[in-house]
Amino acid sequence: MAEANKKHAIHYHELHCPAESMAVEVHTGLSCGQKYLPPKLFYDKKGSELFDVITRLPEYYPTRTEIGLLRQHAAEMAELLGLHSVLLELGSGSSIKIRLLLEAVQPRIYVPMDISRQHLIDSSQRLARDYPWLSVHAACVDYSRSWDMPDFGPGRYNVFFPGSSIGNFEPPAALQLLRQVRQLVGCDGGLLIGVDLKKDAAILESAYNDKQGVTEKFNLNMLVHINRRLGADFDPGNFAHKAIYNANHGRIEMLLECTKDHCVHINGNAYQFKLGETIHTENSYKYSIAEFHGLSAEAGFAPVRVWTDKADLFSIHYLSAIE
Ligand code: AVI
Repeated sequence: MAEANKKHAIHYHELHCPAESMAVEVHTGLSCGQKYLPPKLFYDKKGSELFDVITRLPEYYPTRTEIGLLRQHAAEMAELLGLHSVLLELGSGSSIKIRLLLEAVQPRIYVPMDISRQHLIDSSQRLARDYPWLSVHAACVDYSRSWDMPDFGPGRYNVFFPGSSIGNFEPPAALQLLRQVRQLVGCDGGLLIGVDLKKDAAILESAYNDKQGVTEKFNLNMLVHINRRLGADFDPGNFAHKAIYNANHGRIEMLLECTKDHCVHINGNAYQFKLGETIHTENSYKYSIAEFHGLSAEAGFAPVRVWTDKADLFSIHYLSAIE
């Protein structure tokens, strides 16, 4: 078998929520006055692939800016993380960014955590192939809920949470997640986290309304995902993608706008849609450095270092746990 196609041994932990909870979440969201669906439903296999394409779009500055910062400051970041820690990554996706730190950090165990099972397994196996010395424990988990982590033994624990995925949580939920991370890393652990900065609305809106229409496909794919998982009959052709910056809330809002009156059936329930009505599929909050320091302090983290690019588009924070 060619080396590139060989399966490489990884440990696998299924911490995934049961399928019924997806049905409940969809029903709850579609029964609300302002209909909404949770953004984690973007990430089936197709959605994860589309997100990878988004990260390479010319308009979508966060990924390349964050990668630039990781490349430029990897040595300093590694020094702060320390050698041989247990390194957990929330929302690891294709595990691309961690590659920029692995050699310098030499973690004892690397734990990629993601909701998209097959994507997680495929990318973990590629990583195990490319870093044969690395112990990879892939954990399929919906980290937007609380979860129980297997015990990885004594030592220092660090969490890497890149991509500004923290911005996809409502501020109270972001605080709850950071508190859970604080518990996970213990008193001497740390958090290296990428956070998108507040900026001109035009830059933000073009990042979420790309000319090639990939973000539009990504948004509409959520309906296809729900059709497949729950036997629903959404017609994506009855919806249009919309993304706008809400300056009052400091967030990009992604919506699916209904283009005609119709009805959707899921699990014996009928949901009425009116022309012009929207389903709110995602918020992407943007934080100033001071705002993020305030949030993380409430969760029990002290700021140690923050890196930003010259245009102040994106930030990476290293935070250490406080008592
Ligand atoms: C994963 N997350 C940080 C992305 C964001 O920018 O909020 C998701 C995304 N939605 C549309 N484009 C990218």
